[in-house]
Amino acid sequence: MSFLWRVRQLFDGDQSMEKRPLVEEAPEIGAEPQESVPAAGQIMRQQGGSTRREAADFDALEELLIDAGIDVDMTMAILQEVRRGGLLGRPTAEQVIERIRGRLSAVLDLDSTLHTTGSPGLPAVVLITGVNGTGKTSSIAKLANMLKQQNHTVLLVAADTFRAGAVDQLAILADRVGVPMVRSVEGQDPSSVVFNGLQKAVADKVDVVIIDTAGRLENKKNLTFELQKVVRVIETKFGLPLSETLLVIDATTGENALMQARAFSEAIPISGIILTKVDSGAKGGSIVSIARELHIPIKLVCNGETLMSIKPFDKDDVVNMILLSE
Ligand SMILES: Nc1nc2c(ncn2[C@@H]2O[C@H](COP(=O)(O)OP(=O)(O)OP(=O)(O)O)[C@@H](O)[C@H]2O)c(=O)[nH]1
Ligand SMILES: [Mg+2]
Repeated sequence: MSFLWRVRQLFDGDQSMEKRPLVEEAPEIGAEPQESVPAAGQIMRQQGGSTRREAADFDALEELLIDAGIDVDMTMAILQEVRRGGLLGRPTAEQVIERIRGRLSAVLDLDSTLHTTGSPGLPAVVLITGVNGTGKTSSIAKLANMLKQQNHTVLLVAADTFRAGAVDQLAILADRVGVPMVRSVEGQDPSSVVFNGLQKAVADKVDVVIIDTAGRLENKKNLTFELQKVVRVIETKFGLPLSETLLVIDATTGENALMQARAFSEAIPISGIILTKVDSGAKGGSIVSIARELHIPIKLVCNGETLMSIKPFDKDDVVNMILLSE
């Protein structure tokens, strides 16, 4: 059952309840049939019941929002908006959904332009970061393929020197896409690979360089140091501005996604997010927390394992993903 379905069930699913008295009392044995005009006490009890039911509805809605991965602050903001939305009486499910949709859209409404054009005659440099297994290497292949289809020349740089096999994985994908790659050996300083890569990119007049990195968040100090060193090589040694520093976030990750975003953006400035695995039953609510707290826009969305499974961010798609999550 999707989030949307549950909200509909909650606010529209029991219309027949409206017609029933809110406080039902068993008639006394042998009592006369009740008057149709209720006594003052009964009205008060009914109003109390209505308030109680409203509170129960909002408690249930709060649970649904939290369950969809929306953080507590955002959930409270949504509930407040639904409550004070000028709605007379009990809101319909559509009114509630419209307000939730509006609020999520407003938070996700950041500049999601992907910058892949360097200064005249120089390559655009795109650095890809993120924790292990989020989809960095696959997203690089998808992005390279997308750029190649737009007639850009692309060079990949294998700067994940930590994991055995990482270079070969990228090499296979580079072959499949049909773009060159600068190799590294396991344990090599990532910034020295980046240096080699940029030298080649400038010499070959490549349009876009995409750099793969290792994402060992468990050793945060080293990761921060390595990433900062890579950024220094690109920006200071080479004098090339980073066009994009993209953080890859797996949409199926819960609130840990926000921790990841905080950790990486403390290390280096993150310009955008690649949201992956939206095809894998993702709830995705945590992406809203990242947008709200860190103002990092989503720039690309990956929804499968083929090279074509990548598209520019579309706000409505992501809001629908959250609303339709199970
Ligand atoms: N279904 C689905 N799977 C994906 C998507 N993106 C990546 N994957 C899968 O996720 C797994 C990890 O992807 P990688 O690209 O190797 O992730 P990584 O971040 O480079 O991992 P490390 O190099 O180990 O840090 C692979 O099995 C990918 O096929 C996606 O959008 N949808
Ligand atoms: Mg990788």
